[in-house]
Amino acid sequence: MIRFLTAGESHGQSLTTIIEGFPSNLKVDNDFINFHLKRRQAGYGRGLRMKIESDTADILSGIRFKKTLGSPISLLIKNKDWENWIDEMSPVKNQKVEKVTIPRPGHADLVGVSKYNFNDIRNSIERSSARETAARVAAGTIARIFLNEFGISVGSYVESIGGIYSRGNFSNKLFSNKLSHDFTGWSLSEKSDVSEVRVLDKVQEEKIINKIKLAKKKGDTLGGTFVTVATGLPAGLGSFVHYDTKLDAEIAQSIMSINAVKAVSIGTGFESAVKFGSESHDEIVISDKKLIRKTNRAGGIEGGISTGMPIIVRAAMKPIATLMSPIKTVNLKNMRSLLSRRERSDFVAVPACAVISESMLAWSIAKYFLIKFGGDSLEETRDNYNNYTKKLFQRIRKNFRK
Ligand code: EPS
Repeated sequence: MIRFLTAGESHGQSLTTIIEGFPSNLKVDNDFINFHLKRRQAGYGRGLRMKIESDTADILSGIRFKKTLGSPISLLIKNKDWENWIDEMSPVKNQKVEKVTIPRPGHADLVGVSKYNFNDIRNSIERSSARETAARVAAGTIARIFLNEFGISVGSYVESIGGIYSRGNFSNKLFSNKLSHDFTGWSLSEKSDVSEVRVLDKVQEEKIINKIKLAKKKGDTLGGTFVTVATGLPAGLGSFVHYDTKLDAEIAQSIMSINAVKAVSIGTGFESAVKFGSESHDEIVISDKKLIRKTNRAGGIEGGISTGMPIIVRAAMKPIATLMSPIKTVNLKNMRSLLSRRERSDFVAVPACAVISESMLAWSIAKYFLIKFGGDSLEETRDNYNNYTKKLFQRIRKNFRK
């Protein structure tokens, strides 16, 4: 089974990722990882940190002559800002620094010091920062490269920021399955990456940017919703047999784990709860010797198993917790009420969150893909995949004719 671990503090020397379980002989292009790291840094509303960093990954192990060896892959992303934090964040010296004692509501500040018994909130801030998601994008890009080998493509777009939604509700088009045959998940990102806020709608883009400007002026922040889509999956990833083998549960966990994400739904999600069953499910039809669903309200998963239709995940990100016009909190030094601490941060990070979500979705699909098809080399995985997918329809026909 594939797994990855990340290490690194926001203002420490670097972020590290160790990735394990991918088969050998997978071609990995370093520029492709850097391309996605750059996408994560973009978006209107990001803070000054993104002007300091230009994230790139150094490959330290697991890859030789641009191909995976089957051994653990380790990637390193240096924090340029570290230079400004050498004393403050030293792992080797015992420095006298001013302690952070005022927790920001909505952040991991108070829960972190409560849990880990710290006397300085800085110790919580560092690892709970969304900076860690750069390491996830690096890991997720390896998953994406693997999935590309099998025609699985992942992309995303921002649906709303600060309550301003894209018009023409593209998500409805996805559910109705009225998209061209060559539609891919990545084609959504190609379109949305052109927009500073990663929306598919020029008119609303301007309104959203104006709303972000207003938030900035007020010293406030905004959240939003985004949609992540994967296409090209075979039917049969995941299973209904256990709570921890269901593909939808895996995806919900992996996207919910992204900093500031507060809701995840698959397919029509919450909307399906108010409809009749006849309006909620996807009719099965036969087309071109394949069994397909007429619509895709299920978002590509039934009974915890991929149907072969696009996987559609919607998620909501709360507004960033660091406010320039702060709300009330308590100074832990003297237990007096006061307004919260200001700290450099983003005003809006929904576009970045959607990019991170692509990586997490790619990771979850790759995980279940390899659980199903296995293989120590890419060639072996491919044989297993071809053996299953090529005979799928014939097997069903044969089984039921008997
Ligand atoms: C981030 C780096 C952070 C923040 C942001 C995400 O850098 P700094 O704390 O030095 O400004 O910009 O993190 C948060 C918004 C947060 O609340 O943790 C990054 O690389 O994405």
